[in-house]
Formats: sequence, C-alpha cells, structure tokens
Amino acid sequence: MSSPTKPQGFATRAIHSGRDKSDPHGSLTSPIYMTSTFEFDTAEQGGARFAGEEGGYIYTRLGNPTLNELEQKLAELEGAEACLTVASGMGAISSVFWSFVSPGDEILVDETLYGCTFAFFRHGMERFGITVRHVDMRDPENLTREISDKTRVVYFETPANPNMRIVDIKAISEIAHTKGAKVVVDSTYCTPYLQNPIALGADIVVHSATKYLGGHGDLMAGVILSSTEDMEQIRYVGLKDMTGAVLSPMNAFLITRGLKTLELRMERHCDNAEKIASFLEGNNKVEKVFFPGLPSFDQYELAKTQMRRFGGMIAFELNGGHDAGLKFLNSLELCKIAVSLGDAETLVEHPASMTHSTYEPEERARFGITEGLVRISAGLETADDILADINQALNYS
Ligand code: 7XF
Repeated sequence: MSSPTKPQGFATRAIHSGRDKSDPHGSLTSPIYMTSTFEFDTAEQGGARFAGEEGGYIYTRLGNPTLNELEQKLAELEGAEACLTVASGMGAISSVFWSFVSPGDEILVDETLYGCTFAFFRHGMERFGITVRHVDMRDPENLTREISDKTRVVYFETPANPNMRIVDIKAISEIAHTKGAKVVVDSTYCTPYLQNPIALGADIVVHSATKYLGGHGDLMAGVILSSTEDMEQIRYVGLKDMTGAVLSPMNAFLITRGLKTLELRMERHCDNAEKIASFLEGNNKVEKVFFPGLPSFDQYELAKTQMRRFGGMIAFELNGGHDAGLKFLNSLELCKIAVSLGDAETLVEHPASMTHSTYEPEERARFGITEGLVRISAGLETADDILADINQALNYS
C-alpha cells in the first residue's frame, strides 16, 4: 500500500507521472497527436489563444499534447518546474543560448565538451560578438578567478564527454550566482535517474534524449529543464523564433515509451560499465581507465557525492596509443564501432577522429582529449559477452 506521505519511487514516476488521462477510450498508452496545427472553433477563439487570453493548443511549434505529456513527466523526474522537449541535444543547447545571450556578453564554458557543443561555442557564438572563454571547472577556484560582471552563463557537462571529468555542480553554481550568471548543465551521461543538477543549484539542465532517455538508438531528441520563468524565454524565444527545433510527436511517444524502462536500463548500463572498467583496469595492455566508479579515478569521491551510480560510459587509453586504439576498434566483433551512446548495443568510438574532431589537435591536447583515447558506451548485452569481445580485441591491439 502506498502511503500519501511517502514519495513514489523513480520507476513508478517514470511510468505513471505526467499522464494525460483525458482520452475518452481509456487507452493505457496515450494517443500520438501527429498534427502540426489545431482547429479553432471561431476566429475569436484563435485570436484569444494567440493573445494568451485562453488556454489550448495552437500549432505544434508552440506546444502539442504528446510533447506536453512527456514534458510533464521529465520535469517531475528531474525536479524542475518546467520542461521543453526539442528535436536534438544540439537543438536544446542552441535554444537555451539564443534565449539568453546578446553581443558583448561573456560565457564561461568548461574545457571538455561534446565536439559539436564545442563547435557551437567556438565557431558559432563567437561570430556574434559573444566572448567564449574556457575554464577548467574541475577546480572551482578557476571559475572564481575568471568570472566577471559580464558573465551571463556558465556551462559544463558532468561527467564530461569524452574524458569523464566531473564538475562539482553545487560549488560551481554558488560561485556563478555571486555574479548573477546562469548555470547550465549538460547531464546527458546521467539522465534524471543518476543526477539532478537543479537540486544542487543549477538553473538549467539539458539532455540529448537521443541517448539514454530514448534508449534504443532510433530517434533524435533534446530536453531542457528550468524554472517556469526561464522556460517562458526558452520556449517562446529560443525555440519558437530562434531555432525552431521542434520535436516530432512520434519521437515524443517513443521517448515516453523508453522512459518506462529507464531505471531498469540505467541499472544494467551501470552494472556493465563497472564490470568493463574493472576488467580494463586489470589488463596489461591498458595504460589508464577513466571511469568515475573506480576508486583509482581521481574524482571518485566527488562523483559519489552527486551521482547515484557512475553511469554507463568509460574511456580508456591503450599502452600503444592511437594506433593500438584503432586496431582495438577494428578487432571488435560484438561491440559496434559507432558514435552516440546510451543504446542497447555496446558502442565504441575514437573521440579524436570522430565525436571530437571539431577540436583542433592542439585544443584537444590542451583540454585533455588525448589522441589515443577510446570511448565505450556500455550496452545492455550480457556482461560476459561484452567482456569476451573486449578481451579478444585487446589481444590484437
Ligand atoms: O544533438 P544530439 O542529440 O546528437 O546531442 C548532442 C549532444 C549533447 N550533449 C552531449 C553530452 C552529447 O554527447 C551529445 C551528442 N553526442 C554524440 C556522441 O558523443 O557520440 C554525438 C555523436 S557525433
């Protein structure tokens, strides 16, 4: 029996919360509102909806019941007042930034970022008169030194793609707020199951839902979570007018379906990643393993304070460096050579030539993305089968 005072568990909320119960047929799963527009009863009603005097849907770029149901659920899971779903992770990041920055502003971003996020800042925002500076956020003192009255947004990933650096969300948020800067955290690697940045002081959370939230490698999507006030700007400026990165209702339905098993999947991803990381650490062909769940990882203690478990991503370096890394990839049989992450299949990639090829080689060297680094997204397969494949591929590397 559930008691009214005891909060429901994550899996229960992932399955039940946000559900729109208005379907007249009692369908257990909600219908997909695969429509671009909504019919008004009268011209006056259309006008009133546009004027914000009457509720109700207008056009899917402004809102849609299938998207709305998913947004309610994700807001609840992340502990945010508001959620917006968009067409991709990059759509989420760009919709947030185009909502809040103007020429002359400065933004401080971490050193290690997903390659296209890095390109968005370096090759994108800088062209519009916005100063972008990189700060190694592993040490909050670096932010204290660099932040100024012009700093509008502080942005980082934790764990960072691809080298697994961890950023102290609480410490960074406190420093950023002394200057009135907004803190935006890309929590893609964790999902709301493993980490809740808003509870630790962050203002805005973004996810690439292409990854664990969708969970099956069959869609592109992004998620933004924030206060209701910030979301007004993000929804009605960033998304509506600036990026137009609208999520398809079909993909929203698939994510809602994927969320029903998020907890189960994340537990398995975490289990498999822990086994892979320990296995790699014990292998004499491996130089170094980057996984926050290993006691040898230099930020293990910090990771424990803000993550429920350590996630499904691992990076490692072989003794033979770059060439050994490529040989390892080419020798895999079960695991797939592919970018992306959070799928059922174990995916292995080489960041320097793939996801992080948007960095210049000297930027990679400066920001800790080594040329020999190999990244693994632990899938949901039987752990022994993954380990056997990694083991045989290491023999060739
Ligand atoms: O626009 P997308 O849905 O692909 O999301 C962009 C994105 C944002 N944040 C993080 C932490 C990400 O990892 C991504 C996408 N990363 C993929 C990867 O690293 O494999 C993209 C493949 S090129």
